[in-house]
Amino acid sequence: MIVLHTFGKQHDMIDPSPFVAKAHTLLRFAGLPYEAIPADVRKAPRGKLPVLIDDGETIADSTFIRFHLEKKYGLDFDAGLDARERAIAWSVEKMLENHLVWIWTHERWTLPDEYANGPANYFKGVPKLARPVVELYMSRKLARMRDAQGVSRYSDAERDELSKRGLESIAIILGDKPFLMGDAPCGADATLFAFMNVLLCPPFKAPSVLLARGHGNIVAYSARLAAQYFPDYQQKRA
Ligand SMILES: N[C@@H](CCC(=O)N[C@@H](CS)C(=O)NCC(=O)O)C(=O)O
Repeated sequence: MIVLHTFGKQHDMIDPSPFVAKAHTLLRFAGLPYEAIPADVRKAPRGKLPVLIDDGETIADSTFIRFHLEKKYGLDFDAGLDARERAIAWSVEKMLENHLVWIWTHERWTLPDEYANGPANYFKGVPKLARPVVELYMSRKLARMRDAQGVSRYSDAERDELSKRGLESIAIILGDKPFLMGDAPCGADATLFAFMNVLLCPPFKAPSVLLARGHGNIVAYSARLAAQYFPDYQQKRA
């Protein structure tokens, strides 16, 4: 029995955490049945979600979830890719997870409309009296993380420039292929699809969202994979 600990669906995002959405996507690419359960992030082994529980074994971190699935179920998410293609796919994945994610997180937590449509909802399950304290604690924690990473030290124009360059690179690599590296999904497609699912969610309008919407192939890719792998989370997106 496979159980995925998540934050839980929000708007029509598979999960507000792109890393959780990535873990969902890996499981669906693998065709493995699983149950998704909203969990308390404070109890997670690394203090972060996703966490996978597989027959009593606990795996924290989306990339280690991927490695676990590959080892335990004899899979290779990059099957069919040569060494250079695997290297490109891995680089795109890590650009999204360790670089672009910070710009997009910064926008979502600092632009008032984005915050109201996104992070403000994360605290609705917290008892009313404790809610402002928890919200303030999390906002400050995220602000410290963005400061340590450096993203909050850039100007808006600098962040936009980096986001634009990253999205253009992805759009060029994707081209008119059905998946990032060809006709079949690879490991990095789980990341790309998940991050686009979270970024392109309709209520959001941050500069990076508009930049991503300007790439027709990325928008089409996101809609196509949602229909193919998440019919139960069916998106209604322009
Ligand atoms: N490297 C981790 C990143 C996971 C991650 O950053 N999760 C965030 C949500 S997007 C989280 O749980 N944050 C809670 C916290 O830092 O308190 C992975 O790939 O799973």
